[in-house]
Amino acid sequence: MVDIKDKFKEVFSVLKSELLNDPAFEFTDDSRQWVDRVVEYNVPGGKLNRGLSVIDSYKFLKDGEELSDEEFFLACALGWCIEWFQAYFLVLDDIMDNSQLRRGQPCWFRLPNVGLIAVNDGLILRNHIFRILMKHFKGKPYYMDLLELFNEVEFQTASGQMIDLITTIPGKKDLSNYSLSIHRRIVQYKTAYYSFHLPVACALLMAGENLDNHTDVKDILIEIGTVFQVQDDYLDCFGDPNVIGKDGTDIQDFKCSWLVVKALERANEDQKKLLSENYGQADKACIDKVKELYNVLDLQSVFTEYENQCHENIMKSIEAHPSKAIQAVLKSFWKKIYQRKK
Ligand code: GPP
Ligand code: MG
Ligand code: MG
Ligand code: MG
Repeated sequence: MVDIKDKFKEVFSVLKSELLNDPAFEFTDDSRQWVDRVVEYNVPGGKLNRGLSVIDSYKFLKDGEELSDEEFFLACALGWCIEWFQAYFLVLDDIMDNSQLRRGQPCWFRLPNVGLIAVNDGLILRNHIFRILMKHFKGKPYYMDLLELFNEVEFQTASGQMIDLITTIPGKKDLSNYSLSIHRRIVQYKTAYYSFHLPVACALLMAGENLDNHTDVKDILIEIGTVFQVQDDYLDCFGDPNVIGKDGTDIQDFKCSWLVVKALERANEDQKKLLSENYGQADKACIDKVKELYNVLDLQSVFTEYENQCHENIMKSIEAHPSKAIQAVLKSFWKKIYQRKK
């Protein structure tokens, strides 16, 4: 039996080849090769959880019924649109966060001959989404809803990214502004909508549902997405770079990370002083001092406790949902991320 992931990847090849032969642009050999490299380097190399979960969710919504070839292809195409979305965000996020590594290799903009061309490559990746949607979904009754959904979620993500970035403006560095409520707002917008709400919303639209009738599902997905970004913040400091495939940058970037918020909650005056002197400095010695303080404050246990508490709450909310199919969708999401190490 061919694995779902293999079949999903076959759809990637089809979509890529369509994009490289898009009649709306007169490709030269060089430009076609460039786009090919941009896509290959940035789109397919992640865990593919977001993309695969569109297929998963759609299957649950169809109560396990066998999908037709067309339905399977379309669910994969929507899954890939989300993976393309992610690629577009990451290419730009790595420039903004001044990162070195992504998925175990240098960030795209770090490559010789790429640099800030990566900004335009991000835009090209973004446009690919709408090319894919137009080619495969135009004429479907839910086409307009899909367009609106992707636009809405892009706005939410860019707005979350904005507050993530403006909290770190040099010269204004003031840790007393950092709180759980600001953190929550950042992660809800920059991560939860596109990573969790979007895949399920795509599957719901394909299944003919009206998203206005599913705000309860959205709320639970936002909760799950929030935990996912707290884990990302945690792994930024405590994860193994060989496993997560990226280097931590939150301490030197002065990010409003869950860890610094928790450290501030627990620190005494001296420890707060140490934080404000060392947080947001590129110097390795400063970064190490912050990490040492995180250890002294036992943030690893604080995190484990938080994750377990969320597990209880989220399972309760899921089990309270009236639809077994939706429960299955949500449980499968949660199972993929609970206690994740990458
Ligand atoms: C993740 O934050 C957030 C995004 C990838 C959204 C970016 C949005 C844009 C509009 C560009 P992060 O910086 O913590 O992610 P990572 O740890 O993977 O770099
Ligand atoms: Mg970022
Ligand atoms: Mg980043
Ligand atoms: Mg991060």
